Amino acid sequence: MNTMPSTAVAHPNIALVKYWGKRHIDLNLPATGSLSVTLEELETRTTVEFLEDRGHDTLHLDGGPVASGRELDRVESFLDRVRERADLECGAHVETHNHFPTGAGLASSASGFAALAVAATRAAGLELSGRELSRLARQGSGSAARSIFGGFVEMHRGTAEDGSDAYAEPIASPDHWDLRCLVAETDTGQKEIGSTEGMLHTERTSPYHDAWIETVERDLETARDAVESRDFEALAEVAESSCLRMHADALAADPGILYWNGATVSLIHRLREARRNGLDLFFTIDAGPHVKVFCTPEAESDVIQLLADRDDVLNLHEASLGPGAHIVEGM
Ligand code: 2P0
Repeated sequence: MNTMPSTAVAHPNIALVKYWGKRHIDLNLPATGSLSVTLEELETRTTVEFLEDRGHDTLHLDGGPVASGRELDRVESFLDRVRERADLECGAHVETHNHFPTGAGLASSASGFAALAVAATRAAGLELSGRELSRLARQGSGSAARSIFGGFVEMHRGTAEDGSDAYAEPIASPDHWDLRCLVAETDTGQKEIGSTEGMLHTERTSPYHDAWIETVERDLETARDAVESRDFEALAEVAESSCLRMHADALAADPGILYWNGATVSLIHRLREARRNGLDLFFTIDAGPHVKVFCTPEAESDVIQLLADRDDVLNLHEASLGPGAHIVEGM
């Protein structure tokens, strides 16, 4: 067997033009493209080892007991794709550590499946291109396709039925534009409605869903141009409106999905006021109540001050733009 234990590190990404909806559930094809930035400081570190025998897969999450249920099922079916490609029939041992809070809108599934894709394919003796890894990671979690790459990344919706053209690509490296991201946690604990479930429910019941999808192509163009020309104001506007429209779509579902808490709303008002007063920042919010604030390096200390002064910001993480998923030596 040409296998060896392999460890990969991947970072979460935050979408500035959001992904919300699927065009194919089994292949996990997105209904729209999206555009994101990969962060540096928060990370998932995953080790995969294929074993000699045909035993079951085992998964250790954050040093806890052996995982079971839905978490293990998702990892097992992901590993099945890798085994099929590498012509392997053995079980695997997976150990994964998240160096940030999981399940609370901080996109741990993005870095999780990106790290798993890179570690598992290497452990299986496969050599895949970035594009192939992105397609594979997408089948674990749509946003994971973007965390394969660093810096500014665009995910293509694609049109092929088999999903061959639904992958992400880097559009600018992390050093193209030094943006900072502050992740303001406004709640503890897990979110109530996961992204996949929220998306499918929105798709089925929101009368705004087609209107949402129609807006994304134009937003992608605007965001791409803003990144290329480092136009902060243009990126700020398109990112905030993509975020608000995505949440409007979810709110219009039946029953409506409201990911925000009072602190989320209060922060939106405060951040908009600060932006009107000349601070270079903008916000975005994912499938949870936390607020991600992007800013220029010049504005960063003021933004940190603004967030740190608030009682409703429970935890603050500072991040800059980071690299794509990669193999590391050792565990
Ligand atoms: C995004 N989110 O573009 C959007 C915005 C959440 C809100 O991508 O069903 O966990 O596994 O493909 O990757 C989260 O979606 O969903 C996500 P699946 P995933 O970042």
